[in-house]
Formats: sequence, C-alpha cells, structure tokens
Amino acid sequence: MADADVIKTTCPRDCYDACGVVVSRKGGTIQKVLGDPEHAITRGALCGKCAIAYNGAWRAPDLRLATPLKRVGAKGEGAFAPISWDEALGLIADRFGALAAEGAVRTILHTHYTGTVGLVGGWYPIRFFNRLGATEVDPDTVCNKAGHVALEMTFGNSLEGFDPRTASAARTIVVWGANPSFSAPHQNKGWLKAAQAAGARIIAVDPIAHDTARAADLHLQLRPGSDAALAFAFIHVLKRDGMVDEAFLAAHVLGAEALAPAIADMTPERAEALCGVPAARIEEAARAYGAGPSLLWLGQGVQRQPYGGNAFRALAALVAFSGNLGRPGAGFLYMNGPGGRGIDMATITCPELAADAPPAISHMDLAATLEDAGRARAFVNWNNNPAASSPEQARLRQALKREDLFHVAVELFHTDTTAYADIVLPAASFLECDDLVLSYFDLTVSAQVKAGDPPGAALPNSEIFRRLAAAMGFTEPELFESDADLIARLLAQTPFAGTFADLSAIGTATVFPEPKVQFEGLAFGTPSGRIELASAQAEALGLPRLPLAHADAPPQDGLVRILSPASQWQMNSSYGNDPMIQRRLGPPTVALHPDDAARRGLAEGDQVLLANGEGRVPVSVTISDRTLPGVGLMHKGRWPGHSPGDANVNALVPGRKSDIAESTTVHGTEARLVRPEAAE
Ligand SMILES: Nc1nc2c(c(=O)[nH]1)N[C@H]1C(S)=C(S)[C@@H](COP(=O)(O)OP(=O)(O)OC[C@H]3O[C@@H](n4cnc5c(=O)[nH]c(N)nc54)[C@H](O)[C@@H]3O)O[C@H]1N2
Ligand SMILES: Nc1nc2c(c(=O)[nH]1)N[C@H]1C(S)=C(S)[C@@H](COP(=O)(O)OP(=O)(O)OC[C@H]3O[C@@H](n4cnc5c(=O)[nH]c(N)nc54)[C@H](O)[C@@H]3O)O[C@H]1N2
Ligand code: SF4
Ligand SMILES: [Mo]
Repeated sequence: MADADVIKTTCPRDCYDACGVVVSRKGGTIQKVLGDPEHAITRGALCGKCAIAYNGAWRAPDLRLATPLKRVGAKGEGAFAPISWDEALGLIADRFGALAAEGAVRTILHTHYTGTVGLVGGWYPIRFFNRLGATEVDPDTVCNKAGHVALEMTFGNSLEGFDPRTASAARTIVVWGANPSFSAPHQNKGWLKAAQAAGARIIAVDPIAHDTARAADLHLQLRPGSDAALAFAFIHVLKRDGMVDEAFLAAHVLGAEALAPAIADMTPERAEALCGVPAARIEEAARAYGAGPSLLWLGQGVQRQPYGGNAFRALAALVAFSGNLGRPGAGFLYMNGPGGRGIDMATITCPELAADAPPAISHMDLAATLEDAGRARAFVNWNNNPAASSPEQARLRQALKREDLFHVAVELFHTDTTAYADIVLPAASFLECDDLVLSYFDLTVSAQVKAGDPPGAALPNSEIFRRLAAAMGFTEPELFESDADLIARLLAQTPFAGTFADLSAIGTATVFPEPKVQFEGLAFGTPSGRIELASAQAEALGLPRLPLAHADAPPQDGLVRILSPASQWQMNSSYGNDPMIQRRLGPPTVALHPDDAARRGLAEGDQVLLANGEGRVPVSVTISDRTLPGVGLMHKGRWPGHSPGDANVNALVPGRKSDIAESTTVHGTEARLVRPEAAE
C-alpha cells in the first residue's frame, strides 16, 4: 500500500525494558502499535499491558483529553467546561503572578514523576518551575530515594550499575527485592533466562514467590523488612568460610573491622529465626554469591521499608565483603542513570534559572502540606496521579478539596487527581512527540519518534510549559528552547555519533561497543575514595555510623503486612482506565497464605475489609502459596474511582518516612482483615 508506513519509536514508561515499538500507519493515521521485531530486548512483543493500552485507552478519543478544561463543579466531582489555551494559560499566569508578587511563590507546589521518562517530557518542564521558584515535591521520595542515598553514601554513586552484558562472565545472579517477571518482563524472559541457560545460578530474595523467584535456582523467601539481618548472615558465612578478600577490604573499604562483632553475632541460625529463611539455604546462597563473579540486582521493593536505607547499606556491605566489584560479571545494579551515557541532567533542567535553590518536600509530607493554606496555595501535578499513587490517600484527597488551593493538572486522561483540578491541560502522549529515552538497565540510547498528531488541542509537556512561560512574561531563552534543539544537544553529549534522524532510523543504539566494568579501577566517589561502610555522612544525618543487622518484627495481634508492588497489568496507576485492562485485573484482591486464611476462617472469594488507622479498602480474598504467613499481597495502581469503596491500597498507607531520605515505606504497611458485617 503506497500510503502505508512504519515508524520506529520507544516506550518511555518507567520500566527497565525501554522497549522498541513499531507503529504502523495508513495515510499518516496510526493503525497498530506493536513491539519492534528488530529490537534486541523487545523481540517483537510489547508487554501485555502496553500491547493493550497503546491500542486501547491511549488512542481512545472518548478517553483522551483533547482541550484545556476549567472546573465547573465541586472539587472532586470532575465536572469541567472546555476553554481555549489562551484562557487557560492566562488564568494560571494570573494566579502564579499574583503569588509571586506577594512573595508567596514557594506556596506553589509541583509534583511530577513517571508519566513519561522521556528526557524532554520528563524534565524540561523543571526549567519553568526553577525560574518560577516553586516548591518541588521530590519525586524519588515516593519510589526509590532511600536506596539512592544509601548507595551514594557508601559508594559515592547510585546511578552507575553493572552493564547487563557482563552477565556472560557471571556465575551467580542475585535478584534481591525486585520482581522482573512483572517490572522488567523482557529482561526477565531474555537477559535473565539467557544467563541461566548459559550456566549462571539465579538466586531470588523476596517475600513473594513471584514467577522470577519460581524460575530461580534458589529462592530465599524472607520476611519483609528483614534484609539487613540476612545480608549480615551472608557476610558471616563468607568470613567463617574464609571467602572474604581481606586485601580488598584493607585497600578499599572503611569500617569493615568495626562491623566484625555484628557479623559474628548474625549466624545463619539466628538469621533463620529473624528472617524465616532456613539456615542451610542462607549458607548455600551466601557461598554461591561469595564465590563470584556475581551480579546483584538491587530491587526497589527492598528499600520501600521503614529501615530500607539501612537494608541498602547492609547490602552494600555484602558487596564489599564479597569483593564482587571491579571485574566483568561482578557488581550491583540499582539503576543505570543518564550520567553514565554522558548526559548532564542540568542541561535539561537548567538549575541556574532559579534565583535561589527551590525548596523540596517529601511526598510523605504532601497531604499535610496541601492541608495547610500557609504552605500551599497552588498545586501543579504533571506526569503523575497522586490521588492514586501517593500515601495517605483519604487525607490527600480531602486536602485537594480545598477551595482556596489553585490546582492545575497536566494529563492525558481524566484521573482521580484531575477530578480536583481547577484547570486541566491536555498533554500529548509519547506517540505524538519526539524525545530521547534512556533505559535504566541497558546502556543504550533510544529515539521516541512522533507517529501521529495529538488529539484535538493536546500538546507535549515541553510546549505546554513554553507557552506558560510566555504567558507569565518570562523572557529567558532557555524557557523557549525547541525540543529538536535540546534533543540534538543531549544526543551530542552521548557517545552516539549520529543525529536524531539517524537514531530514529534504528530506534535504539548501543553506545559502548564493549561491556563496561562497574567501578573499574576501584575508584569510589566518596569523601575517602573508599567504600564507606562506616559513614561520617550518615552520622552527620543523625544515622548510625555503620549499617545494623536489623530485622523488622513480624506483625502482631492479627495484623498482616501488606505488600503492594508492581502489577502485571498496570504501570503504576497508568492503564487503570483501560476497559480491557480492567477486565484483566478483575475485582481487587488480597492474596493471603493458606495458614492466614485458615486461622481467620476465610475462604477463596470471601469479601473482607482491609483496615487500619489510615483507612479501609474492600477486597476479596484469594488464597495463595506465593505469600508468607503474615503477608498480604495487593498489587499497586488501581484507580480509586474505579474501585469499590472509592479507594485503592494507598488508602491504607501512612505517610511514614524511611530511615534515610524521607522516602516511602509503603511495604511496611500493616492492616487488619475485617468481615464487612463486623465493620458496621
Ligand atoms: N501502594 C503503592 N503505591 C505506590 C508504589 C508501590 O509500590 N505501592 N510505587 C510507587 C512508585 S515506585 C512510583 S514511581 C509512583 C508512581 O506514581 P505516579 O508517578 O503517579 O505514576 P502513575 O500513577 O502511572 O501516573 C502517571 C500519570 O501520568 C500520565 N502521563 C503519561 N504520559 C504523560 C505525558 O506525556 N504527559 C503528562 N502530563 N502526563 C502523562 C498518565 O496518564 C498517568 O496518569 O507510585 C508509587 N506508589
Ligand atoms: N508491570 C509494571 N512494571 C513496572 C511498574 C509497574 O507498576 N508495573 N513500576 C515501575 C516502577 S515506577 C518501579 S520503581 C519499578 C519497581 O520494580 P521492582 O524493582 O521490581 O520493585 P517492586 O515491584 O516495587 O517490588 C519488587 C519486589 O520487592 C518485594 N519486596 C517487598 N518488600 C520487601 C522486603 O522487605 N525485602 C525484599 N527482599 N523484597 C521485598 C516485593 O515482594 C516485590 O516482589 O518497576 C517499574 N516497572
Ligand atoms: S512498559 Fe516496559 S515492558 Fe511494557 S512495552 Fe514499555 S518498556 Fe516494554
Ligand atoms: Mo517507581
């Protein structure tokens, strides 16, 4: 067909995989969005959720926002009238201008996160907020900040992990607190399986027997929040069995000796009592990891715990004692950031536009701040859906009802959050604009290429904030740089030699011909240049100087620990409005261990309320041997407004902060199971 063509682009969801996408078009109109058969990771198939949503909700004219909207009903009701861009931007500029004029610009809060991780769509708008001087709700505090700060403290860097290509030299791969079978489905099916087939031993450490754990050679099913104790037990075995490289410790590690008493105390038997993992299995896993070369995939689930920062410091100690660093097949990966590919994020965000460094607050303080008219008078949410994804859900949604809080939402869809907004601005999706995408697993650079026009008057995030900057009367040229110019400058920072058009033709480029060795030369960006297990930085923050062999106490008094990790069918809350995804999800459930169900006289399909001091969520019980006694599994991301009780799991999650970095403790949530009739 003469008018048919295919565009190669990239999926910019917050996902390890960064899939290659092909968009088939006829007469310039998108027909089908599929996985790129030529993409090394994707191999022709998108994940199930994106295959559905990119051919469903994301292109559904009745679901996508196509014009700016102004609220006409009560906050939360979701009643809006269309207005023009000029009127919408004029209203926003007037309010922001007035707040700035009275010296209250800090009372403008903005939240953003994982809507798109395209470099432009995800970060260019920060330029506007820097210039404005608004308060940022630190995005990582709802996801992974405790882990980042713990690794920075210890290694001087959390953003340069192992190069997955070095797996060919690894004899063991430990997946600790990640669930690639859901959160990185292609790496799970491709990279991890290939490494296993080539002879690497796969060890999973997770309270849930998810598919990755089931396919592993060894699964350590530990109690939530007991990772630090388990890591110390690993080190105990390595020391006892003479597997510690003392010369490496002496040359490169601070604090190894000071940890000796805690290591000596944490025998595998003691760890068995604290973590619930059989001592023999701890020994087996420790010896395999210690023999090396071993890769350690540090998942984000581990650190979403009250002592998640300490857990990461203990895991860092395990890496140090095992000496699994500085050679092919050894190392750890939390996330591979843009810096390792040459990208300077300040090029995008332009911090120099801020007169003074703009303040930031934790997501854990969002509800309390929004309640307070002295601290929050305006609120912008873009690239996120906090009414579904943030803790303290009921309190947050109540605060969003404040009539005197001027709320702007930038979205693709009507969500539980936009329902409270005064002004809603329609954003273009990744199919409708160019961008660059960097996988946070592989060291690649990918092109996101415009394949069609946005619906109606919708615009890319970057263009929305360029227009708002103009409406505000701002004149700094950085606020008006075109996407094409910025993309070209960013691409020039990477080792990729071609233009954006060159990259678009191939989709994804591998930018280092040879696998990189993490911490090659064993140089660490800490103050001492060594791995700082003993950390003066930690001490200065009021934290223990050394990591502790901590394990959380199991829940008491009939409570269950609710884990709410990534769902197979959603990307955070995204896709929760897609009708086919909703059918796949079915009604909300909590998965309970057979012992827990039996103890409470509960059967498959029984309706219960999960309840605690924070709130309540109606769910049906499903009985599963994938969980542990005392642990309930309820995947994240459902839309409260599409759920019974107008609530999702975050209605149970308090705003408790992690030990390090004021970050989320979502997997530390405990709740009671109540029969609906007993709740009346
Ligand atoms: N219970 C529980 N809660 C959790 C977690 C958990 O494990 N358990 N995990 C937490 C984690 S890890 C994270 S990262 C957060 C994520 O939470 P959020 O950042 O809120 O992510 P989403 O819920 O997917 O919301 C992204 C929104 O951006 C919109 N969007 C997509 N593309 C674009 C675009 O190009 N422009 C604009 N303007 N909007 C766009 C989507 O429609 C969607 O509504 O959730 C956290 N919440
Ligand atoms: N399908 C899908 N993919 C996603 C997302 C999604 O929502 N859906 N979200 C994306 C985002 S924003 C992120 S941050 C990543 C997160 O992806 P991952 O790094 O895989 O993290 P999670 O899914 O939060 O949780 C992973 C595992 O941590 C376990 N866990 C919970 N508590 C503990 C503990 O105390 N110790 C240990 N060892 N394990 C524990 C959970 O049981 C779960 O199996 O996934 C990304 N990919
Ligand atoms: S969300 Fe992840 S697995 Fe799904 S298509 Fe996008 S990159 Fe691939
Ligand atoms: Mo996340």
